[in-house]
Amino acid sequence: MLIGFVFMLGLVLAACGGGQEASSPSESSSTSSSPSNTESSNEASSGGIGESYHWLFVTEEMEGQLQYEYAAELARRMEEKSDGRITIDVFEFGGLGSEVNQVEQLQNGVVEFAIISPGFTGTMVQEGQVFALHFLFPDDVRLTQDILETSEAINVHLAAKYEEHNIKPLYFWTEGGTQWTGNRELRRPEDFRNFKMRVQESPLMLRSYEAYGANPTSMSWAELYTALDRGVVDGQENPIFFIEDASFHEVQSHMTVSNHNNYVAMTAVNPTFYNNLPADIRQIVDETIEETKSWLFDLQISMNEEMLEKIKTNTDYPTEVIHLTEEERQAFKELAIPVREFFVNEVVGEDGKKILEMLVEEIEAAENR
Ligand code: 6CS
Repeated sequence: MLIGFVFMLGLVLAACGGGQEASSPSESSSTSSSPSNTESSNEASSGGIGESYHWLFVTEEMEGQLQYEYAAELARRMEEKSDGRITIDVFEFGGLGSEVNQVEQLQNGVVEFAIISPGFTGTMVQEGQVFALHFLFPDDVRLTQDILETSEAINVHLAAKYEEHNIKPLYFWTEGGTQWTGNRELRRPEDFRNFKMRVQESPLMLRSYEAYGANPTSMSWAELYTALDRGVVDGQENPIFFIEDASFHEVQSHMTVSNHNNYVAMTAVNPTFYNNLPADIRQIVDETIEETKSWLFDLQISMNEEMLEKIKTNTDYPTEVIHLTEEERQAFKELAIPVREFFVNEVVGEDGKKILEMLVEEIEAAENR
């Protein structure tokens, strides 16, 4: 992993520093001012005919998984829309380091695009931890996606918090309902007592599981399969497609379809890069993201449905699948609601409180429509 990281970083830096096509947002715009420069900087201001753009797009997932397939689709569509002027290298997870390293690469302009799970910015953009609150969003993924797309709390106020940290979210989207796997049945809050739960780098995620009596710990998913296999942790949470594709079910005896949360990811860009794009090129970026929304949602639904069937019918690695009843979910919800007070009083300031209050109102309005 380390050797791979060093190797890939070398490639990226080489591309940014000396490559003919690739250029980083930190390069000066003067390199691209000539309309005849067909391999210009990303900070080109003219967007003249013939200018080309080569960008790097990092994801937290592997080929075949949602984030990677989506990023590859965006890249393909942008290339097509721009008649080949835009080319994008999409990176699988691991090549450029951990999830947290990737966030830093976006902030520093080493890469232009990233898919980021807010769980990995939890120690930096505190307000983004709102997505760690259990039972906040509806368990209906379509409704959740609609809220993510229309919410002022998220797209204006939370997005501004990310921009303060040099991350510009362009699209918040769900990877599906989040479910539990464990080396034992997880049906009641008592089942979590002293349970070693793996979560992402978010203090609020830790707190959410402490509320159930668990003993949570943060780690990268790169270490998770081995950690589950060796009993370093007892269980984890993720959307079903990811559980299956990362083979976590192979080393877990139970999976609980709890829908205690929706897994949210964001498509983000380096703001300096984005703000300096010529209008026609930025329009291609914006349009492509807009036009790929329903494609992504449909892929998410079909991946999660297919992988649930795959887990249920896997006789080589049998996993007991439990679907929580509404009553069983309620027992968890009662313990999860007070975590919102912790979020407001201990984690965020006045702005974060307003974001949560506005979001709760938006969710209630959406549910009552
Ligand atoms: O559990 C994780 O950390 C990973 N889960 C998903 C669904 N995507 C990437 C992320 O790093």
